[in-house]
Amino acid sequence: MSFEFDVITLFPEMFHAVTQHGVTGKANNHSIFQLTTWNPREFTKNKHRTVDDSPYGGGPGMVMLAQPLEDAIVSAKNRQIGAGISAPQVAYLSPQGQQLDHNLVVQLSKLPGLILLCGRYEGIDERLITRHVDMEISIGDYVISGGELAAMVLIDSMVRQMPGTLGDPDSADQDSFVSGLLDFPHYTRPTVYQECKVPEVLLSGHHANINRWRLQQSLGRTWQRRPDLLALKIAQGISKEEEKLLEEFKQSCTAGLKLGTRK
Ligand code: 4G0
Repeated sequence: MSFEFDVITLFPEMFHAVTQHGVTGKANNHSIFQLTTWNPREFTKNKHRTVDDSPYGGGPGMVMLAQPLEDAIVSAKNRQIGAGISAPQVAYLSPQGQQLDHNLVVQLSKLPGLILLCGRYEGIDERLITRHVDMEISIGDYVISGGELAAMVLIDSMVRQMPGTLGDPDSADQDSFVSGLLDFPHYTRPTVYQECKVPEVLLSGHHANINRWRLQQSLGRTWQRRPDLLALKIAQGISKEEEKLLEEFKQSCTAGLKLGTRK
């Protein structure tokens, strides 16, 4: 059973980025997900094929008309029902939505499918949202020119969680954020690049020490860069070993500062 994405968009070609390229392209070829686009322009009823109009109450920009979007959404819902999905869910990508995070990605990827509504201009007639939208999702506190790139961020993050997408079944669990910590640094050949060495422990072949070093780097970087995430992690509870590794990391930072004061 493949995950069913239906996307309502004025720019269907943009979605080749996820269906034809990279990890998501491969997952699509392996039928881990299916993606069908619906262009509201194809559902217009006037000869100019108009999809937008000026806002009631005045103001700058244009608002997407309810009717072409509603007809496209109904077609998408009927296709999902035909594919065996009893209650298709519609998600609208907008800056007003619930902010996307790892937990929401995992939750959504457990559904059988999702209809993604992509807005352009200043947004969509509110009555369409009231009638058809089940959830509003934001990829972060900024505005982009259309919902398409936001929808593709959501699709990519969800497809990575689907069984069979990543070569190794454990690799999604190895991702940063599953542990609640930032990733550790990575190195590959050569062992010396522009006079910069690879940390000795990674060449030692001592896997317990390597894992300890990586965990320490993850803890240390989270402490330095995302104190908000570290506070959450500590509230969830960290082991005595993790406490020790973080203290040692903090010590090595202070040691480095002292060195820097020497003439
Ligand atoms: C709806 C999502 C859609 C309303 C979409 C813009 C950022 C995000 C759009 C607007 C988007 C996000 C009110 C400008 C299309 N930009 N943060 N652009 N307004 O997820």
